[in-house]
Amino acid sequence: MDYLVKDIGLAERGRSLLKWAEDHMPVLMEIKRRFSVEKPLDGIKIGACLHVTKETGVLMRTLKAAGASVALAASNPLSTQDEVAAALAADGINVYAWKGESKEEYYKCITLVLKHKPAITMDDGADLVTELHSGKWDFKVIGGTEETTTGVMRLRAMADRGVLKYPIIAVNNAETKWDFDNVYGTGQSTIDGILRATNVLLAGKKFVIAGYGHCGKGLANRARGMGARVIIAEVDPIKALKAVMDGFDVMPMDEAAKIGDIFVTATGNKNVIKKEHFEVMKDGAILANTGHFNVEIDLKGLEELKVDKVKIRESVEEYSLKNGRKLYLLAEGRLVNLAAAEGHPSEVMDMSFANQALSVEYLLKNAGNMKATVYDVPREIDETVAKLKLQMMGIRIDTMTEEQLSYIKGWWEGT
Ligand code: NRN
Repeated sequence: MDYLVKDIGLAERGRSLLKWAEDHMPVLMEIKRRFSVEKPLDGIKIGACLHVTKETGVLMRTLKAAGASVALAASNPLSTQDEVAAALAADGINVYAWKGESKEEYYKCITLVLKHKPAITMDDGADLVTELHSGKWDFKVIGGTEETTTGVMRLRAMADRGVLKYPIIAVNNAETKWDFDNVYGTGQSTIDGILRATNVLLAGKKFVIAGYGHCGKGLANRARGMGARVIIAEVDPIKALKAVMDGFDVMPMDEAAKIGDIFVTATGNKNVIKKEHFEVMKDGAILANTGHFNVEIDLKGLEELKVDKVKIRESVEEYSLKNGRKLYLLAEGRLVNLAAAEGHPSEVMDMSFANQALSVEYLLKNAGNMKATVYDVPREIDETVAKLKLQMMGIRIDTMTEEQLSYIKGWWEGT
């Protein structure tokens, strides 16, 4: 058996977690039923770099049911649920992932996936595809998918430079992913991560969020729901204006740093919270990141300001600064929702991963006519996911009449 996991003996516990996720992912399970019969991925090798969670496990089992063989590495050194990794390995999936990988081990696992020469890649953050384009690999890839905003940005940059070697479908940009996973998923799972790590009271706390994109907006609304006093820092005038109109205080990070109790970065950029901010923060301020990479909080600057650092809770490091104050960094500045909790709930990953499964099926049918660039998820797939989700929720909606269809397609009827 070809796998690298923390402890294969955890497989039984992993199967329970997978069963829980399956029971809360009806759309993906419906697709799995169809795939089991039609075998659309028969004989195809898929190389995946995703967060190895119970929800990802259901997607891997769906791809396997479709006839594919799968190799899987983690898309973050801290996000793997070891029980799930063990269960998937026992299922015959080539899993190379464990919670607490070093940076070297992280890239070694990606290399082990690429040694399988996958015809399809499935990435979250584009570390696998970037490695694949390093010049060290020479095998044909039909196409790939990308799960997250940061990964899509990297891949679009590669496509713009003309270096991308094969078509990639940006699953992140599907409305049934972006408007749900990024908003409701990140909103809830980030708070989940902060609470599991610290168990602090949110009510009444000044909750500073850097970034008012889909993730920041979802987080702001859920933090407000918990009674926090939300403050938004932004660089984009339109997003900042939306935050103002949504009723949040908006100010530069230089000002927010002086008054905030809890800070969360959700920008996809780097060094958003840095030395000059740490130096003015209140004693006991909490720092967390929910962006894909651990670059949003300036960890090097924090190290330079410290006189001591102690791990005082699972996922909490207490930094004692030269100015006598203490700051608490969660999950080593890595994405707190997956490193300190279980990531998004199954119900919302149900739609994200339904898009993944249907996009892979689409690639196999159409990649020959696709260019080496980044594509949005076909509208038909997006709508199929939404229709299936509504159906599984027992919700029926109206359909347009012929008269309405011709009206919205026409122009002749005016005042
Ligand atoms: N539970 C999860 N399993 C999960 N929660 C969030 N994500 C997950 N992946 C697998 C990803 C979202 O789709 C993290 C990505 O950055 C985001 O796009």
